[in-house]
Formats: sequence, structure tokens, C-alpha cells
Amino acid sequence: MLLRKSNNLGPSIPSSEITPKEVFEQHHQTRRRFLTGAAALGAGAIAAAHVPELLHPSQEVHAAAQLQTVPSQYTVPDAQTPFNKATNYNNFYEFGTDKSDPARHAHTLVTRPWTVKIDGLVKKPQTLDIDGIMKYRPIESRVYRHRCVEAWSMVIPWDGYPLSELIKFCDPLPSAKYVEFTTLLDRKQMPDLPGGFDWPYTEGLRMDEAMNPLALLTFGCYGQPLPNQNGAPIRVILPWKYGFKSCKSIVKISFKAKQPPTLWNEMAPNEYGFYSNVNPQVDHPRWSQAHERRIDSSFLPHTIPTLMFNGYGDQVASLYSGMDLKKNF
Ligand SMILES: Nc1nc2c(c(=O)[nH]1)N[C@H]1C(S)=C(S)[C@@H](COP(=O)(O)O)O[C@H]1N2
Ligand SMILES: [Mo]
Repeated sequence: MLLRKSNNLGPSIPSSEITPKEVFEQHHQTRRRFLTGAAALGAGAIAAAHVPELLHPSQEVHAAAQLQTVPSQYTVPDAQTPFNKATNYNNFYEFGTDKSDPARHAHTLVTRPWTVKIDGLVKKPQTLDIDGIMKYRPIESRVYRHRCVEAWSMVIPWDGYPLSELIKFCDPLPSAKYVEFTTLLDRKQMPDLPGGFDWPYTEGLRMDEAMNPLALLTFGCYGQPLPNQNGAPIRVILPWKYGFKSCKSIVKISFKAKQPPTLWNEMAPNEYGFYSNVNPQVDHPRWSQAHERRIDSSFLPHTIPTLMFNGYGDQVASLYSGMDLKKNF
């Protein structure tokens, strides 16, 4: 068991104050070198192909807010989705149901101060501060496939550490068999909150799924803190499951004995199963799941076959051995 004294989960300095100075300076030196070089060559010599890469708005605007990350063995050979697409085509219904709504509206979300309540079947229920949680373990940069139940997909570098690390810290009781996640619900911060949903957004996992090394407690993407529309300041990413299982902007993690009700499963149990593992052989009642539209840098539609468990079968198939995946979809 962890000694509370020896870890970093207490109150802490805001992460904005610990952004390493070198990272900020290095970026600006690189940019200065480019600009000096470009001036020396003359405007006509600036290769158009280099300009968008070096002066990409996402890199410029967020230069002062880099996350410190360590490399990871988790990656895929697929081409990454550009930052601008991953942050402008979102599902975060609390901020509106159109794909472009979250990017336009989620600026009203206040991500500091932020706490996560740990309750249910744990030795010591408590409330943790986001900056303490973030500093608890090194943040890895992992490139994962991200497959929405709506049959589109992306490839995103997420920044986080295994969810299992936080669960071990929480010290669940042996009777805890499931984990439930709850998103913030605040009508002042979410003025576009649509009616007809049983808010707050909730999701759940079986304990062994939550402990799987692929399950990522996520604080950033593309090397920077999560944009609000992607679920700032803390979410989960479960790359072998449909995207809706990956609860955004988490304020509570509860440990339960029984399978918890979840928003989508309660709303339409015949469409959104509790497991919702990516499975090309089990179609959604209203569309096929055999293929997906990969959102990448291409201008043309890019349709590819969907892989069982989103291509992560080696790591997760054993969690479901003996289960009928057509029934337990
Ligand atoms: N709180 C909350 N979490 C959510 C959603 C949501 O509407 N609200 N949408 C889910 C769905 S359907 C998907 S596909 C992913 C999208 O994550 P992204 O916008 O970062 O790609 O978030 C999931 N988590
Ligand atoms: Mo989704």
C-alpha cells in the first residue's frame, strides 16, 4: 500500500507554473532560427511546404503550455490525424451535438481549480486535486487508434499514464468489481446543454478492463494539455472500445460491486451495449460497423476496414474469453 506521505497526490502548484522554461525557449529559438534563415534566403525562397509545418497555429498558440512527456512503446503505424481535425470534430454533447460545437463552445469550461472525487468501495474515500493527480506518475505519449461508434476514426497521440496506477492508489476493496466515471455537470459552464439526456454523462468498466495496461488516464494530446473540447482536464481513453466509453472532464470515480448504469446504455440499450468493444462483426442496428471513415490529412474520404478490438486484440481479447460478444456487445 502506498504511504500518503511519499506520493505527490496532495495539493500542488498549478501546472502552468511548472512548464519547463527550456521547452518554451527551445521552441522560440527554433522558430527564430527559421525566421532568420528565411529572411537571409529572401521571401521567394521560403518553400511553401515548410511554412505550415513550422508556423502551424496549434504549435504557435500553445507553445507556452507544453506537457512534459516520456516516450512510450504504445504506438501504431497508421498516419496521425492532424491536430486541427482532432480538436474541431468532436463529440462532447454537453457543449452541443454538432461535431463543430465543442470547439466553438467549450471555452466556457473552467478547468482550474479541478478536483476528482474518489468514492464507493474504497478503503479511504477522498477528493484529489488535478495537479496532484497529473504529477503522480510520468506522463507517456501514446499513439492510439480512436474509433467512434458512428463509424469514423482518428489516430491521436494521447498523453497520460495507466488508469491502473490511479486505481491502485485509490485502494479499492475486494468487493469493487466495476468502476464508474462521471463528467462535470454545470449548466453555467454548459449553457448549450441539450435536453433529453439523463445528465451527467456517466460511463463504466469492469475492474479488469480498467486495470488493463491500455486503459489510459489522459491529461493531454499532441504534447499539450487537453483542449476543453477533448475533455479537459482529465478523461479516460480506452482504445479497444467505441469512443463513447471514454468519459471526458471527469469529476468523480466510483468503485461499485454491480455493473453501473451508463448514460448511453440507459438511453438506448439495444444500440449501445455496456461493453461496446470495437467489433466489425456486430453491426449497430442502424448501420454497419465493418468499415470506418479514417479522418486524416487527406482531402478525400478514406474508408478502411474496422479491426476486431480496434486492432488491440493481443492485449485485450483474453478479458472476454468465453463471452458471447454478440450478446455482450
Ligand atoms: N462527457 C462526455 N464524454 C464523452 C462524450 C460526450 O458527449 N460527453 N462523447 C464520447 C464520444 S461519442 C466520443 S467518440 C469521444 C470523442 O472524443 P474526442 O472528441 O476527444 O475525439 O468522447 C466520448 N466522451
Ligand atoms: Mo463516439
